[in-house]
Amino acid sequence: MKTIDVCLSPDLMHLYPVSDRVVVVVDILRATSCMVTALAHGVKSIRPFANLEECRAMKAQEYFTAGERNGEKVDGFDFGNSPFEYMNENLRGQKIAFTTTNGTQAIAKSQGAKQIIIGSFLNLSAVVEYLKNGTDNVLVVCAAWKGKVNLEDTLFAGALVERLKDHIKPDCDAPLAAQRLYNLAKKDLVDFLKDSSHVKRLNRLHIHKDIAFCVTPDQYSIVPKLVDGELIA
Ligand code: 3SL
Repeated sequence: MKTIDVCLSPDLMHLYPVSDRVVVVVDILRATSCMVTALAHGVKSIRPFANLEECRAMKAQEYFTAGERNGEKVDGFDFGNSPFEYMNENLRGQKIAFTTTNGTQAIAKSQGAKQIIIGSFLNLSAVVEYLKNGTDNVLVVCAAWKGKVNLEDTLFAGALVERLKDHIKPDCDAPLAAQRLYNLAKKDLVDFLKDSSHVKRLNRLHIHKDIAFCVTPDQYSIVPKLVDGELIA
């Protein structure tokens, strides 16, 4: 049987070999939720950047620039990091250069993986089906917050482990812990997350409606993949 493991923080990536694995990068609040939303609404591709200035420079190459630092839109960028900004007809067929505090850093740290795909609750079932049908072992990489473990990414990892339990077996204790946490939380994810650090941080920035949306399962059926440095649906 294939295996699934969970890297709870990108700072732990050195513990996980990735060259033979499919890596699912997850940043529920809010980077990977935005990426899935944008691509599902017809954005042609998203080029993720760890470095803000490299991202900004893509403006000269006819990319829209998007993302945040510490939850706030970057000065001079076209878009921030709310999924609602990407439900936008004007972005259909366009290319976006994207950088965020943690999500795009997690993608950068996953380079070298056999394959990188993007997960969120918004495309949960599509990711489950994709992994079930694949042949490779799985590593879920949680974007976390500046190296510190967070609840929302761990819950998504747990949802994957739970939904795949008859097909892919946990490799270690992190997937088991995530699965058990998810089973405790799944009745009401918004309520379970209400005291979490990033929910509090977003609330301080008056960002409220993104939270409930980003934990809503199965709004979209795409599985974004990184191909030649660009995420495509
Ligand atoms: O850290 C990230 O990559 C972001 O998703 C964080 S925020 O939700 O935009 O603050």
